[in-house]
Amino acid sequence: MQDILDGIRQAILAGEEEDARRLVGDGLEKGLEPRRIMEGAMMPAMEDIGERFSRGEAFIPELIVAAEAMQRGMEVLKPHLGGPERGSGLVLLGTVHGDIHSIGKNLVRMCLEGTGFEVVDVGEDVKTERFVEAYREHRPDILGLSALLSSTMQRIPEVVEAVRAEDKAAVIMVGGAPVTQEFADQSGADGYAPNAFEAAKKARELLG
Ligand code: B1M
Repeated sequence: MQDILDGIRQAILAGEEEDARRLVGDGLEKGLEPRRIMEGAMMPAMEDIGERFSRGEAFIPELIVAAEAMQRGMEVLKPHLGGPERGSGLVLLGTVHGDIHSIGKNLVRMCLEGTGFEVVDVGEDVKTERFVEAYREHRPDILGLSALLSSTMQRIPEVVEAVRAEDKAAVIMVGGAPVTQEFADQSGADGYAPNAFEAAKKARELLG
């Protein structure tokens, strides 16, 4: 099985979309758990490419093709993340203003949907006012905010405050690579999750 995991990792790093898709399918067929594929191959590939980028050994085009290969692999995983429960609640989800990273948020969406939540995804680079408008429109059980940059995560407390002005009882969950439990607490959020699998668990916990 390790060879399949290594193959997936290499395919994502090289931006080989078709190989990523095929190898994720092979892994599932051979009985690899979706979570193992994600945590043992797909996320490490993104970490690798991120580190290469930090060292100046990879550039934006490489990040983009790796992200695309990752998305293709995620499409194959998606139907396998499902659980039997339905009607868990409605989550409004988006990445904060100034931030176009979508992969983590999309994975959170998949895990939430897989465990029975309905998700309204307002996308990336979402202005605070747009979150408030969408909150007013959908009245979700949970608002989920994602941020991948240390600069854009500073938007989180602003969104929390604006949405709470609309609804004092709003339940808000946050996450993203630079976000910590401590930052979530300081921002006034109700919950934090370090990854998509924990986000689905946390969402259930928040709704009791
Ligand atoms: Co960007 N980028 N990027 N990037 N990028 C990072 C985040 C970075 C760490 C790379 C690095 O320098 N090592 C760095 C941020 C440094 C910082 O601020 N701390 C960075 C930078 C600097 C930038 C630019 C500024 C680069 C530039 O232009 N000079 C630029 C910013 C653009 C912008 O947003 N305005 C930029 C652009 C891009 C691309 C467009 C090229 C591409 C994104 C493509 C896309 O998303 N469609 C990209 C990518 C791919 C990355 C890395 C390599 C991978 C991100 C990723 O997809 N990870 C990333 C390096 C890294 O992460 N190691 C990097 C995989 C994903 C599954 O994990 O997103 O962490 P993650 O999501 C996890 C958890 O965080 C959590 O669950 C997810 C799944 O388990 N989670 C939640 C996320 N949201 C949650 C919400 C929750 C709960 C949990 O509740 C609601």
